[in-house]
Amino acid sequence: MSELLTEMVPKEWGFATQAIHGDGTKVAGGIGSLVPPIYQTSTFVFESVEQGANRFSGFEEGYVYTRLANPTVQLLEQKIALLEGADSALAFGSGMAAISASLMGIVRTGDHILCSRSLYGCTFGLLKLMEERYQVEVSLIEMRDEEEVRKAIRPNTTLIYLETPANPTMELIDLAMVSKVAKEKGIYTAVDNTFLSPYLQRPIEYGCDIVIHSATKYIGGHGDVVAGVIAGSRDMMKQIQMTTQKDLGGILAPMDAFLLLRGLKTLALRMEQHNCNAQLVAEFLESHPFVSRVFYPGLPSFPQYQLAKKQMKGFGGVIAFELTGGYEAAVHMLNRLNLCRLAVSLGDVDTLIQHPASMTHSGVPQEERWKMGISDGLVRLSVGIEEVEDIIGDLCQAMER
Ligand code: LCS
Repeated sequence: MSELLTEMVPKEWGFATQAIHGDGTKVAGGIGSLVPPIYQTSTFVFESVEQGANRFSGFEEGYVYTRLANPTVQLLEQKIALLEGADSALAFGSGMAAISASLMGIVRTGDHILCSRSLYGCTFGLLKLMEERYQVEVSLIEMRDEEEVRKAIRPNTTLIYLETPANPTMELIDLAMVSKVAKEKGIYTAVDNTFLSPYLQRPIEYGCDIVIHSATKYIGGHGDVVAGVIAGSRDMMKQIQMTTQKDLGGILAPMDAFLLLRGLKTLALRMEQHNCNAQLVAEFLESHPFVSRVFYPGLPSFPQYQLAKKQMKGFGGVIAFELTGGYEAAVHMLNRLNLCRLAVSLGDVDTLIQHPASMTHSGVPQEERWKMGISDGLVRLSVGIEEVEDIIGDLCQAMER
């Protein structure tokens, strides 16, 4: 399995071609299946006691038990590694399983994690838990410039953890700047790349060490899977696989790996449409009299527009905005939408809209939320791939009634 995709998918092929090809034929035992089989098995039968012992001790390659490795899941892991430009990748049963296995696989009691201030609510919750229960030091900063990052590094900093764009504020962080400082100090950099997918941003190209995704979002793309993936060096992935993936056990089911492999085939196409639709929706919102602020990296008014153009291939599908009428107006609008679905999650083909202060970030104390830039009236819109006129029409009627 390990050489499979590198044998089958030429490095010079473009992203969309790599995302589609290299799936089924070899995995399916040479019978010519275009699509890979779902190895829906918990365990693998040994031919002898000696073979079982050799597989456990690593003397012989081969499958043992699906929590340790499964061919369908491995195929997904190889494809993620290919698309992120990494040596290796691991798949998990959720984005949070991927994040917890990464943090706990790298950091020890007494270490310091330097984080970007705006983070997904459950990531913030996990960091607080590690601080309170496992005596890991955690600090949150804006990461706006090199000096700020340098000043915040402590002698015991082992990991810099960041989201860019951040959920839900869309704040960006300069990946090349952070990874340069981190490398100088021998610190790992982990980047949550969920909001863009490898099609729009590849942090490893900027020198970052670990890329993390909630694959529930753009990688799956259809709102039918909860999953996570990480990608990085072979040694780092092996270390996480043999410790926090295997022993905490948050692995991905083969059926879900199959759905993600299917999702990846249309990733490039979907992301192009998300980009186009979100740009038009952001421009519409910016020009609307009831909207006071729009946070979308593709708007020239976005404070980090230049950085967005530098490190992202496109601006993605997520927009945050505030209404002039604040919280009351936001609730009023959200309750009146027809096409845009009032739901958390993002990155689906369907347009989803939610209110971070009462939903995804309700677990973050209000003061911390405000420091993250999440006002009580902020609305987050994940623009889908429907006809953009229909999305704008729905927003328009909900704001005007
Ligand atoms: N990282 C980011 C940036 C996320 O947005 C999420 C989930 C996760 C990690 C965790 O992934 P999960 O375990 O859910 O697969 N974000 C959500 C959101 O904004 N609404 O619902 C979930």
